[in-house]
Amino acid sequence: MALESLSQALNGALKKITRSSVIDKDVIKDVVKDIQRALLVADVNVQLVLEVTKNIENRAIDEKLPPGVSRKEHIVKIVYEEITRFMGERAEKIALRPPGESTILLMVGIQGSGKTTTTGKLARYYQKKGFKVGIVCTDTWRPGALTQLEQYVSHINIEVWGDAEEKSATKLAKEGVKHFKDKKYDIIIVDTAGRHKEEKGLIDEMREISKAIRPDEAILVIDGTIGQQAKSQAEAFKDATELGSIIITKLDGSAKGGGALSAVAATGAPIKFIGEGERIENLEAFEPERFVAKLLGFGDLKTLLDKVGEATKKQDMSKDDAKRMLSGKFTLKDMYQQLEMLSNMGPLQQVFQMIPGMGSNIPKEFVQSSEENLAKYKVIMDSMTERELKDPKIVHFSRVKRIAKGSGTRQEDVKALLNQYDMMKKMMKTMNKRKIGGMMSPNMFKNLKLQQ
Ligand SMILES: Nc1nc2c(ncn2[C@@H]2O[C@H](COP(=O)(O)OP(=O)(O)O)[C@@H](O)[C@H]2O)c(=O)[nH]1
Ligand SMILES: [Mg+2]
Repeated sequence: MALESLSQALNGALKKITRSSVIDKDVIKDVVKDIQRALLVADVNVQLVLEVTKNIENRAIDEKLPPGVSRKEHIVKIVYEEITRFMGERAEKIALRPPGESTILLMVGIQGSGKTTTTGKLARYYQKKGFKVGIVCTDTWRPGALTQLEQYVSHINIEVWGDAEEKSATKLAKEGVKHFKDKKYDIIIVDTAGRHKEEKGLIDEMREISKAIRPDEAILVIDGTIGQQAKSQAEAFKDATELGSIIITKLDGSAKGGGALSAVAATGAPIKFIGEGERIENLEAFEPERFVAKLLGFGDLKTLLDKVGEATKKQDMSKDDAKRMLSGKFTLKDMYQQLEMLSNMGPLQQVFQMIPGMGSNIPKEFVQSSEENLAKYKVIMDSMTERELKDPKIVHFSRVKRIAKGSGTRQEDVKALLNQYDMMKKMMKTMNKRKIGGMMSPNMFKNLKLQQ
């Protein structure tokens, strides 16, 4: 995930609130100090940090509680709101032209910022949404630039246009765009060399190519590991073009990513995507609210609910279902239903990470065996009675034997299912005890605007 270390530090600060029996000024001040430290370590601008933490402190002490919200929830909400504010409040999308017309995107950024990688990721992102995407390589600078691009997208069947012999980037851009326009592609992404190390050269290069191809949007790719230094790049870019947006890369594992994000957001330039890994799928549309919720360790419940909505038409996962998952009061049948839904949503590990408080606490073996055993579980459960499904405690030796025989599985398989059920139930209970799940009251989500 992006900004892992910042996330852990903020999460730790918030846990102090949820664990305290009394919330007084001292606790608030202590927590605000922790938040301050976490943001400074992430290279967020000092001035900004002081502003944010002062706001949090004042509001946490002065504001009246809204009806139906506990003091703990209220403080968490304030932290969430203030941090969202400085990460940029609105989610912005790249505007695409109507069907039948090609949208041209121009990628700019200094060398090594991640342009080429992000070009491939963007192509993949839109390809998955059903668009026909072509890539134009205009990097005449770096040896093997064309091959790098071709290799990066080779397994996803995206056409790359380029000519390793041609020396003029502008000419390449023009011809490449024409090539894909003639083929009526929906989106044409033009990758550039970005051979300049400083802003001025970069902007000049962008202007030159822009003149030739008139892009619908120029996208500045910024390396997130440079922290708040990202600000000057974003500012120079913002002054030079109105059609600009920004993608910040390498937010995986970088301690300074929070600084880069907040510094760019402060310039008012829209951040549209973030890169969080080298793989072609590691691109995320940047939605500040959702991002911060995840960062603070609420889990990304809205994403989860959205996904469930897509995956299961009839058995849609309501808030109640989500709560049941956390309450530890579920039956074997519930577990099966949940596992089935989760398996529809893709790799279980990824899904678990979105569930509040679960994060990376889940043993890998558990996830793996869940995936593998899903099919077997269905067969076994088909041989169980309603009563057994609702109350698995009653399944003792003779029943195990009967169920195994009836389902054509081994007794060990039946026991494994029951063990897994116990394990999952225990896990949910622990979460609830730690009040992580308990914090996720519907009221809180109403206030966080995370509800569906
Ligand atoms: N960890 C990580 N590495 C990235 C990310 N994006 C790009 N990189 C790496 O950064 C290096 C430079 O990327 P490249 O796309 O060639 O940059 P360009 O010179 O701007 O085209 C490569 O090694 C990439 O794999 C990211 O989001 N996370
Ligand atoms: Mg490149």
